[in-house]
Amino acid sequence: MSNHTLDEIRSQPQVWRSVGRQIAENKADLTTLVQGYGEKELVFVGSGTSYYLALSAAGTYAGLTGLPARAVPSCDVLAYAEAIFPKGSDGHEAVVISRSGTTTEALLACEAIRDKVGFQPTTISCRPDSGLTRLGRYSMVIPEADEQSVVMTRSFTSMLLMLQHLAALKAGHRAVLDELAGLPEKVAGVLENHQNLVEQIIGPAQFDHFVYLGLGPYYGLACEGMLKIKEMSISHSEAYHTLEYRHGPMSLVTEKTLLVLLMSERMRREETRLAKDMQALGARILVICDRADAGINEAADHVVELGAGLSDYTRSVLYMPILQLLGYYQALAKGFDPDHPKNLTQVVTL
Ligand code: F1P
Repeated sequence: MSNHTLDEIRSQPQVWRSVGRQIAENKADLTTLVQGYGEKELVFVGSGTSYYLALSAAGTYAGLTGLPARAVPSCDVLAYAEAIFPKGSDGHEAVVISRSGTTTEALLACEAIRDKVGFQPTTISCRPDSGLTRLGRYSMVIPEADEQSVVMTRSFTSMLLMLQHLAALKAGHRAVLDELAGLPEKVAGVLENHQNLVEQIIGPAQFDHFVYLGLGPYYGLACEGMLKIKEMSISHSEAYHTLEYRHGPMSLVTEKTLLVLLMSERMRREETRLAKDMQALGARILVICDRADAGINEAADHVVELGAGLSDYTRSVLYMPILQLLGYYQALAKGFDPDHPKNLTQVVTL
């Protein structure tokens, strides 16, 4: 059995280093690009995993720059461009995201932005010479992050990292750029220190329901964790903004629920209380955080401490290998091949 998925997950340290090199080599062009955005709302567009990437990128861009940003799925641009870009080219810029650069909805979204709204979007993908790169006013490409696997792992984190750098360049945050530059070393530690724990947590496929919770830029990551375990292991999974979980969805908690909480720093008290409440309902709790404390250790059955010492906005991408490995080991536990997920193809072309 091939093992592309695990190899690609474990290759993230070196691929993130190549993203850093690419940023350094193109810093002047990227700075000119984001300065050209002015104060316009930046709309991030993608499909599937790339839409969840857009959600996290939009939260980071708005948080770091103080400028408006949002994420929309490619299909909504096709259906409701006038509602997404009400101010036309005077009020908006767009970044269209696609690993393959050939997803039909993403290409049509680029054309709708050009033909209906009146400007060419920025694009980011992992395949040079794709349709998407030809449709971009400026096209970023990260070939090293491409995958052989159907599911996206390092392509997700590498394109997100590139977009986080873009936000930091736009904001002129020197300290944030330095924090981002240190992430490749930190993600190597995450993989080294926690891969075995994830395998142990999954165990003999003891869970039949997976819930991923995150706030702000972590919500897009929660959605991606939900999709990874769904795609690779054909498991029931959900994602919510953390405290939203109390407003109905928690009714599905059972002893076979694994609840994965992507903990922020700023809401950790409220998030810890939610974890405790869901543990009392019988869920098994995995908390991923920067630094645990007594409350977290009491409320969680498993804790992954990243120990990055970074802000909510620059620490976020470090959570992803844990979520990717949860899907990988759940697939193996259920006897599936993560490299060949059921019903899926690497690119969705209509
Ligand atoms: C993204 C995507 C993934 C999905 C599968 C097929 O396409 O739809 O969301 O998990 O890998 O591709 P892309 O537009 O990023 O290439």
